[in-house]
Amino acid sequence: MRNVFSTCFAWFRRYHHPYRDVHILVIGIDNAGKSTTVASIQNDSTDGITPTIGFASSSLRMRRCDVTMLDVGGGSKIRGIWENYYAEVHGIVFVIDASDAQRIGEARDVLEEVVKDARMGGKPVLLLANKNDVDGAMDEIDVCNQLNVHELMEQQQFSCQVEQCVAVKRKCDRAIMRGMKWLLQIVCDNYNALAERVNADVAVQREEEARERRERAERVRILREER
Ligand SMILES: Nc1nc2c(ncn2[C@@H]2O[C@H](COP(=O)(O)OP(=O)(O)OP(=O)(O)O)[C@@H](O)[C@H]2O)c(=O)[nH]1
Ligand SMILES: [Mg+2]
Repeated sequence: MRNVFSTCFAWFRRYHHPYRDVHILVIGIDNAGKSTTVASIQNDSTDGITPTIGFASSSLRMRRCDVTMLDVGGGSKIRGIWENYYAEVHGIVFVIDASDAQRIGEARDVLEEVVKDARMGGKPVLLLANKNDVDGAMDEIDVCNQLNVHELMEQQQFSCQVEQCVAVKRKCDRAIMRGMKWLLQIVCDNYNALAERVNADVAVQREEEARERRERAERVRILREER
């Protein structure tokens, strides 16, 4: 009888807790297929997607989470904006073009820089080895080796799942959905700790932004007085 009650209670808790607010940063170098991946998850058309200038935000509901996907442009000139989103995210989707051996070193350097940032350290990473439809694309093992994934995971203490995928499929690739479910599960399992960290980091960021605004206003005031 006790078991029946505890099972019912667990079921009740699982299905009646509110949707969790989860922010995911979709990151990686330009042309990796980030925006195509997001469109595919949203069941939108993946045709005619152009390079992202700045960022695009989209929402979806999955695994009892209200998910905001923040898709940022990966061009080298706009990577500077990525860090504006580090504080607020609970997890990361890092997309690479697994068919582009020439740019794998660049992707490795970028991944290393991202996971070493204090605001990102320890947050779970779904690594999508995209463009698996292209002949000669690297498999999961090659990708892990090329990106030094195991060393990075040990150094920075984060969970990572690698999925080979094709973002341009008409129906979202199962590997992408499997990866997203894994990511959201890890986020939910550690939600309280992650949310506490996000709140603290966002508060620090807002405070810094407010200070910069005050300093800028002060500089303008002084300039006007000098004229
Ligand atoms: N063959 C193949 N092409 C893909 C795949 N995914 C994306 N592409 C193509 O790769 C190109 C770049 O895709 P995007 O989604 O714009 O890449 P991105 O990472 O968002 O690029 P930025 O916004 O510039 O950072 C587009 O021409 C896509 O059609 C895939 O799985 N296979
Ligand atoms: Mg894009």
